[in-house]
Amino acid sequence: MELKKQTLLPTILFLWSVFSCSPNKQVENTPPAPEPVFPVPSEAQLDWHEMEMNAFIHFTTNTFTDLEWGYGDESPDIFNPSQLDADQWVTTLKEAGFKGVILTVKHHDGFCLWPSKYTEHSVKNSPYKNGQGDVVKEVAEACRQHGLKFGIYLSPWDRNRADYGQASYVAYYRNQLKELFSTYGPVFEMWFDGANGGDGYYGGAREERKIDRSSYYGWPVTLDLVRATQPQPAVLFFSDAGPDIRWCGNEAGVGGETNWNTISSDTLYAGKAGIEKLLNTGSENGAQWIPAEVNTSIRPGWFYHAREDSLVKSPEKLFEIYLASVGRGSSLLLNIPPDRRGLIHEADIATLKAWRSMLDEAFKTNLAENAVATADSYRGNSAAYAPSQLTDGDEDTYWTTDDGVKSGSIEIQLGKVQTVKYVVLQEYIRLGQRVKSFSVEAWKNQAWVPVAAASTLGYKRILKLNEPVETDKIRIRIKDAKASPLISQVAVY
Ligand code: FUL
Repeated sequence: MELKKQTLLPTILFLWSVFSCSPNKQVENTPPAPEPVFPVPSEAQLDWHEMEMNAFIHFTTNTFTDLEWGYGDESPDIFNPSQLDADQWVTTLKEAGFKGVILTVKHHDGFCLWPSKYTEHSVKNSPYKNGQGDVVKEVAEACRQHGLKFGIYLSPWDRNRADYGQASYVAYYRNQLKELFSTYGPVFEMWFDGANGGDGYYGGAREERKIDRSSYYGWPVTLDLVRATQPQPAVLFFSDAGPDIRWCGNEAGVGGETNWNTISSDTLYAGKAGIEKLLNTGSENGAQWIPAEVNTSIRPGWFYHAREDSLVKSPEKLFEIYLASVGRGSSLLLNIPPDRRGLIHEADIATLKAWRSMLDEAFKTNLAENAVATADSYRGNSAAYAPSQLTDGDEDTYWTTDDGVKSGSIEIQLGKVQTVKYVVLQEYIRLGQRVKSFSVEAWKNQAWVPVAAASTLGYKRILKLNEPVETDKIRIRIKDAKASPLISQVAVY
């Protein structure tokens, strides 16, 4: 035993010295990742960016009265979807490519799609399933079953409640949030609508009521209550002003051509007039990470109206909206309202299917997959930050430059002449949004020809070339950035 120990020990020491003294050169020379450019997204916001497309569902008594804003005096008797099928909703939406669903559990009219214990104005007093139905539960369960995330819209403005405008209404609203989050969660996104105050039924008063939007709801307390009810996974709060997701400033489906995920929350508050442009672009030096969500409807209205069956947006229009939302680094929240039967209408299904095919066709073959990529420089000449990271299909690795180098030029060899229509770039936003200006060129007749240009990049930027171009080489020039640009992916279609 003794002898064995003595012979083994030198061997072990020798081997240890060999391996520890000849470290992998690559590892030793790899410079650390660039310092973050603050603010940066939270983990929950990163997950949300990756979802890209969510569906909105507007459904309530309005579906049966043909209104957009119910007055609050609608009888629950009219809520009677004969064939409601949450599974049909969710499978239709999943096939179209949506990753989450946000349901209007209560719109401005105050009617609740779940049997809330705090009011009689709900499904429990409707003919739907003889008062035994619970639309929120059905949708939340269908989402879970089909792997979509579930979100809630609970209108702060309530035209049914007699006490709207008083402190007791705020308590009611908070009770409902607690009830919803503890019964139907987890909820990924909570949507706070900005429309507030005005005329309504208000328990029979039938009058106009105004509230001070900046103070009445006591939002900080409400948000803390929701966070305490659902500590994990973190809920993302959407409103005109965040705090986690901001409105994009219009309902037409148009994200900012310049689109910073950053904005300073003290420049915003719900209902403040004239900030649509700011919400659309965000601000380059914004103090918080509050990305824009592009919400729009597949129909002219948010609720189903038979008269709009012929006005469902075309697949081409939806494709354009996709490019102007997801393609500008935002996420798309597309509203698809079920009809009076409680089904997504055939006209909407047809357009969603055709749109999905257009998306699949346009982005079918990434001509840059594993393509040879070169750059004028890369960080520390280290393989960890080399241009090959751009075409490796891995969003978690990136090309970047040495500290202080805020521009760069990248070339992608396509191997042979190909027809290029779109160039898709992704920034590694985990360390902050940086790119301020970039352009794309194609190699044509022995020269670089400009084919597209943009300002911000963000989570994803899809550039549609002015016209399809025949080329075997694409050049991307990052012209300016807040600090070293970090690009995780380049795809060419
Ligand atoms: C608006 C509301 O007034 C509309 O009815 C709809 O819910 C839309 C998404 O937000 O502010």
